[in-house]
Amino acid sequence: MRNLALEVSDIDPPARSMPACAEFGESLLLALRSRPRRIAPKFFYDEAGSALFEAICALDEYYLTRTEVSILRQHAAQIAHLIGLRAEIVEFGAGSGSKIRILLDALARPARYVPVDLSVAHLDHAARALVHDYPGLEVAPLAADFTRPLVLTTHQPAANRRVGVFLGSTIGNLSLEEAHEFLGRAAVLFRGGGLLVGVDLVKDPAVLHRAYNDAQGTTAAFNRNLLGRANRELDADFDLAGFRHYAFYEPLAQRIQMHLVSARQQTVHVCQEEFVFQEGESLHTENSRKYTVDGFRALARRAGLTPGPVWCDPKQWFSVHWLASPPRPTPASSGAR
Ligand code: AVI
Repeated sequence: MRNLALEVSDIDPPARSMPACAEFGESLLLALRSRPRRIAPKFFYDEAGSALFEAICALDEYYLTRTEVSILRQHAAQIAHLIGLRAEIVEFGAGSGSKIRILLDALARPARYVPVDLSVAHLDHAARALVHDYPGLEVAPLAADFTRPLVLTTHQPAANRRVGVFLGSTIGNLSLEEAHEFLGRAAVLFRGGGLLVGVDLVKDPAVLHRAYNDAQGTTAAFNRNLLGRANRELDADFDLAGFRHYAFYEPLAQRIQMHLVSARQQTVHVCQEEFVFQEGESLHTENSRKYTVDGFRALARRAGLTPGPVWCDPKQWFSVHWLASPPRPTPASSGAR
């Protein structure tokens, strides 16, 4: 999309992937037929799920968002210096686009902003607002699943370099292998530039427990919305009240596990297929991994990135990392004459 009135049709469709709804149906059926039952957390984010996640971010217990925002605000000038002049910024899981504004305000004439998100509605809304508030900034939304290889062919860099931004500790929702793959792809995609990543840190399990078991039940509603989404999109008949939100921290694995646990024996239908849940049987909906600063830097290094500055809050609850990508090959080093 150029810096013009934004149409949904201007947004690049997910490259070579099936429509999200079909993918959700196939993944849920596969999860329900398997033991243990487990589905990828990316399916939380339909319109209702995205709105519930925004509400989570504003909760007292959910320290992640406000802590990351305060780190970004405090170090915006240094981060902008590392990103450099006339950079193309590619933001993964851009969501509402609120955090990127902190960087856009500090950056010297960014060349282009490419928000990448699964939700076309989210992209459309956020891109319209950015085009309005940052005249002269080219916004080129990309509707894509960033857990898969990303093709940026339609957006040749008219910029000095390309820089990735992956905030909110969404990298914690990937397994270690997936995170390693993601960072390895970023090392190639952002050659000559770098990647800015927000990473939640290992801490007192009681703090983590509260963050994923808030008193208002917003996280529980977010978790159950996955079943609501199945009812809306897949002709399913889940009784949302029949499933309990269950989130707990595993200190050895350094992650929160989130489940929907059946409160009784029940039968559900999805796409005309029947499934029985015994009382206590669960659908595993999310892992949220917490890292140590050194552990995350080591992972980035193994993936081919060079860890640079890390900024943390005073309690050391959250971290923001600058990871430099290897330089672009020069014509001489690539063997060209
Ligand atoms: C998006 N992601 C980083 C959130 C997290 O903390 O893992 C999703 C979330 N799940 C429950 N609360 C928030």
